[in-house]
Amino acid sequence: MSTEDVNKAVNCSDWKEQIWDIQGGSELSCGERISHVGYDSVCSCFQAVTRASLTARDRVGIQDFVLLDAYTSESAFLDNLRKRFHENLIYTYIGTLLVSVNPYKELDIYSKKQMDTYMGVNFFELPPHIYALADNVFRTMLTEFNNHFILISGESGAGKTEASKKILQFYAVSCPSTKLLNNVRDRLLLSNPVLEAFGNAKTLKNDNSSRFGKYMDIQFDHQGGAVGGHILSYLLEKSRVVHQNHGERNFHIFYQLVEGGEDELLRWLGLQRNCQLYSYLVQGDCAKVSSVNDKSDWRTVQKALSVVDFSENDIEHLFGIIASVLHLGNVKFGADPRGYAILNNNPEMHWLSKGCTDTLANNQYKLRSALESDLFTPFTVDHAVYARDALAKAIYGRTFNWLVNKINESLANKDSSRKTVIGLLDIYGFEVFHVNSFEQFCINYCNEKLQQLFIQLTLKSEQEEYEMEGIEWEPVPYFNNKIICDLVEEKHRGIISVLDEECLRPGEATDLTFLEKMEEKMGGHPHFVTHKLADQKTRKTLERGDFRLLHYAGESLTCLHTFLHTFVYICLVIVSVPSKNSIIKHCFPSTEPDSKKRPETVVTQFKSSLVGLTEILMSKEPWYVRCIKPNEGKQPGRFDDVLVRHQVKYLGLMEHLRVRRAGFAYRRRYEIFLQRYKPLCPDTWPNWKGTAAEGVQRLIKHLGYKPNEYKMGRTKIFIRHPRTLFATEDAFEVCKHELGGSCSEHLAVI
Ligand code: AOV
Ligand code: MG
Repeated sequence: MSTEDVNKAVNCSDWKEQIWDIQGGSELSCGERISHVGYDSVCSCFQAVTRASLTARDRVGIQDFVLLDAYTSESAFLDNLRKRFHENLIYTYIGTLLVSVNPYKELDIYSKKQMDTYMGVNFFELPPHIYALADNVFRTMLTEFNNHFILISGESGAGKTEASKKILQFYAVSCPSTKLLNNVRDRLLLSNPVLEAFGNAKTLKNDNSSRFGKYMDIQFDHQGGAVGGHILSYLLEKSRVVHQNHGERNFHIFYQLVEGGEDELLRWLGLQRNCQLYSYLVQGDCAKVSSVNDKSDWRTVQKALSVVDFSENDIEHLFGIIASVLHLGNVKFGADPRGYAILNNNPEMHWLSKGCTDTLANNQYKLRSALESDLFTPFTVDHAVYARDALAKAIYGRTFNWLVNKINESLANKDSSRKTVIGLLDIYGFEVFHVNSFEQFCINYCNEKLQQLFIQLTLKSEQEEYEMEGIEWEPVPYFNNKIICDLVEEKHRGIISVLDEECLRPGEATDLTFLEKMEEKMGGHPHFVTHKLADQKTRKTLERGDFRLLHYAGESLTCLHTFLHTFVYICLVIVSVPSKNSIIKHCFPSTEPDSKKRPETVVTQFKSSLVGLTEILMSKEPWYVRCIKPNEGKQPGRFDDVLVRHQVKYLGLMEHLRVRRAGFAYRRRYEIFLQRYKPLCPDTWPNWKGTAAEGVQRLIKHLGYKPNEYKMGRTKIFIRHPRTLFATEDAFEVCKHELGGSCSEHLAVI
C-alpha cells in the first residue's frame, strides 16, 4: 500500500472508526483504527497509519473526550471542541453523553443516507452523531424492553429543539413501517410544526425560541414500531401574547395568519394583511424576521393540522380565537367623569362577537355587557387595559392547552398491550435578558431542576454501578445546585412559598412587601441578592425593586413588578359570556372550579408539574444531549471561547468527564472481554472451559496488567486508564493479523 493509499484511507471518513464495543450500556474503547478501507494492507502499514492518523487527529480532534489525554484541563476540552467545530464536526461524546455545538448553518449530515448508515450500528463505531445516540437508545430499549428518556439541555439558542426534531425524524425513518404505523409516524412528525407555530416565537436569543416546555413520549411496540405518543407541555410564556420586548415577536401563528391566511379567511375574521395594524404584534417593533417565512410556514401548519386530525370546525374556531385575540388587543378605553373605564365605539367589538362568528360570544350586546359590567367598569383605564390583556392571555393560554390535548387524542394508542417508551425532553433554555420577568424566573428555575436531575442521575448511576460491582471509588467534587433549587422551592422558606403567601393578600400585598418578606427569609443566602442585602459595589447595579438570583448558569436580575401582577387579575369572569365557539366553551366551562377554594397560583402549579416531570424521568433510563451555543450572534463559523467555556463549566461537562475517568474509564462484562482478547493467551485460546471471570484473570496475568491498572468486579472488569486497553488492543490487532482467517470466526461474534 502506497503512502498515497494510506492518506486516502486516512482522509476517508471511515478511518476514524473507533472500535468501541458496547454491551448493556458499558463500553470499551480501543482507540482510533482503520476500518473497512483495505483493512489488511492498512494493518501492515500500521506505523505509517498511526503517524497519519495522529495528523488527522490533530486536525479533527478527538471524538470522545474520555480519550483526551489532558482530560482535567478545561483548555484542552475547549481546544478539542473548537477544532471539531471548525471542521463541521459538531458532535463529540463524553462516553455515551453527546455534546452538540450549534453550527448555525445547514450541514449535510442529516440525509436519509446518513440515517441508514447509523441504523443498527454500534454506538462508537462511527463518528459521533445524534443519530448514533437515537439508534443506541432505540436498540437498548428493544433488547432490554424498558423505558428511556433523552434529556436535551443547553441555553436558549443552543440547538435543543433542532436536536429533538432530528431524533424524532430518525425514529420516523428507521422504525418498521406499515400503513397504520405510517399514520402514527406522520402525526408524531407533524405535531411539531403545529406546536411550534403556537408555542414558539422570535426572541433576542433565538429566532425560533420555544416558549413552553415540552416532554414527548414516543411509544413503541415489541418490534420497535412507533405506535403512539403523548405530549406534556409546561408553562407557556403567556405574557408574550400582549407584550414583547424590543426586537422580539409574538407567537409565530399570529404573523402566519396575517401574512399567509387566504384573503377570504382574513375577510371573514375581519383582519387585514398588515401586522402593523395590530397592537399585539408590534410591541417589539419587529414583525418581520429574515430567517422566518411566515407565508410558507402557514401552509405547513395548515397541512399539519389536517393530518393531526383537526376537523374543519376545529380549525375555523381556532383561527376565530387567534383573530379575536388580535382584535382584543386593539380595544381601547375611554374614561367616564369619575375616571372609570368605558368602552367607546370600538369596531373591534363587532369582530369580537359577530365578525368571528360567535367566537367569544353569541351576540355583541352580551359581550359588551359582560365586559363592561363584570370586567372593566369598576376599573380605572389602566386597570381595564390590564384586565383586557389578562383576558387575551387566558384565552390564548387555554387554547394552547386545548391544542396539546387535541394532538394527544390524535396520537393516543388504543391498544392496551405493553409498550415501551422513549421520552424526549426539550424545554426552554436558560435565559437572561436585560429585563427579566416572572417568566424568566420560571424558565430558569425549570433549568435549575433539570440540572439537579442530571447531577443526581449521572453521579448516582455511576456510584451505583461501582457499588453493585463491589468497587471502591473516590467521589468527584462538583457544584451541587440543590442550594438554588431550595432557595426557590423550599416549603415555607423558598421564594415560591413567599409569593404564594403574598398572593393570598390581594390588595395588601405589593412589590415592596414581597421584597421585604424575601429579604427577611432569604437574607444571607449566597445566591440571593437585593439592593438592601448587597455589598456596596453590587448595590450600584441593583434597583430597589429588583432581586438577583445567582443561578448555576449565570446571574439573573428579576424585576419585581412583573411578579404580583401576574396573579392579581387571575379570576376573570369571562365565563359568564356564553359562546358558540366549541374551543372557548371547552376552555371556559360554565362551571369553573369552586371559587371559594383557595386556587393554586401559577407558580405553585408549575412547581408541582416539575415535580411530576422529575418523577416521570426518574422512572426511566437517562441519556443526555448537552447543547452548546458557539456565539451570541447566531453566526456560522464563530466560536466564542469565553462563551463556550462558560457553558462547558455550568453544564458540568468537566465534572461529568472526570467522573467517567476518575474511577475506571472502561468497563466490560467478562464474557465480552474474554471473547475478544482470548487469542492473546495460550491458556484461553481457542477455547476456555472455566468461568469467564477466571479466564479474564488468566488473560490479564498473561498480558502483565499491574494490580493498580484494573479491578475485578462481580460481572465486569474495570480498567482504570485507556492506555492499558490501547496496549491490549494493539496486541490484539497484531495477533489478529498473524492469525488471519483462523480467528475470524471467533471474532465474528464480537
Ligand atoms: P433551542 O431550542 O436550544 O433554544 P434551537 O434548537 O431552536 O435552539 O436552535 C436555534 C437555531 O439554531 C435554529 O433555529 C437553527 O437555525 C440553528 N440550529 C440549531 N441546531 C442546528 C443544527 N444541528 N444544524 C443547523 N442549524 C442548527 V430555546 O427553544 O430559545 O431554549 O428556548
Ligand atoms: Mg427550543
